[in-house]
Amino acid sequence: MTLTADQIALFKKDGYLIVKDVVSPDLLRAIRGEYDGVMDQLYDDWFAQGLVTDPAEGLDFWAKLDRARAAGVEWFQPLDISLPHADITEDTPFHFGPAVFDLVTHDPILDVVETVLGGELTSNPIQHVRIKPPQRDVPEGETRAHIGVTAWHQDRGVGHPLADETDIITVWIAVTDATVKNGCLRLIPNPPDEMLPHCPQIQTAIPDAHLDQDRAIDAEMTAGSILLIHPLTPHCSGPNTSDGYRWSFDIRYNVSGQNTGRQQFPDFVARSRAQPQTELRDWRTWLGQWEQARTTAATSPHIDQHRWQADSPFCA
Ligand SMILES: O=C(O)CCC(=O)C(=O)O
Ligand SMILES: [Fe+2]
Repeated sequence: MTLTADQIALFKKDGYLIVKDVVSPDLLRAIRGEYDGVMDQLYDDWFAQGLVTDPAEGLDFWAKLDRARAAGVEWFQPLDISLPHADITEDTPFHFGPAVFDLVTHDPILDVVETVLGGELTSNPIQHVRIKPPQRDVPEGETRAHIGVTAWHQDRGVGHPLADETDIITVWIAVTDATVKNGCLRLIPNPPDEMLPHCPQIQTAIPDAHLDQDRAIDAEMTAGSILLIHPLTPHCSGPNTSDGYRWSFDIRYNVSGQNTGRQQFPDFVARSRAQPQTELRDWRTWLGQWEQARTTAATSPHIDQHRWQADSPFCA
């Protein structure tokens, strides 16, 4: 699926673009199936440790996740397609499997991204799954934007300065429908040419005075649709006020050879028109690279991502 000239022009002007029905229903099913399997295994482990008490029989993915949350089990990190910012150990769990690899290398997504960034595409390691429960059930003190609300930011502003010049695009993928009610993304179109100030608050956030929130739009999306986000487009997401979960992946691509901004985590060539033989095709290699990165991170000093100072005049 390539973008039309009109869509490319819209993306350049608005700094975002929703493209409907990009991820095939088969792949969406495979992803849900893969996560079912991951959850089955996790739940069995939690049950064996006595962390959850209801037997697994008859419980689906969501029921198991509900039980884990109610029991205060750390459920997010073992489902994420990344490592955390800090405190990585050899035992830090994550999820890398064939279906998520197929998502990151899904030709219809790469076709769309190629129309914007060209045919030499690296899968950038800044990537997450977000399976957001109803906000009323999010424990107080849980500040991760992977679980609850996301504060206003530009993706360049929450990345490493080494990637400021990198041609990079965020692809936000709806696995469930995303609606205002369940906390879809909000974006402010026509982004500025520069980075706005960010402040280290609960999350790294653009102060209100630098946001024209009256112009914000809600990116409601159907499952399987994707949202392209330019690195300077301010965006956030509101609380999930529905009774169900809001499930998305956000992945990124940059022009190959440029700095990913997270060099301690592995990137790979997702598409190369010039040298197709350099494309990674085996998910096990991907998993192995992340295992290696985890081992290295567990024994290396912490790398700070953020450049913003709380005592800057913008943050008063
Ligand atoms: O899904 C969200 O709530 C935030 C996503 C986001 O900020 C991103 O994908 O860059
Ligand atoms: Fe973002």
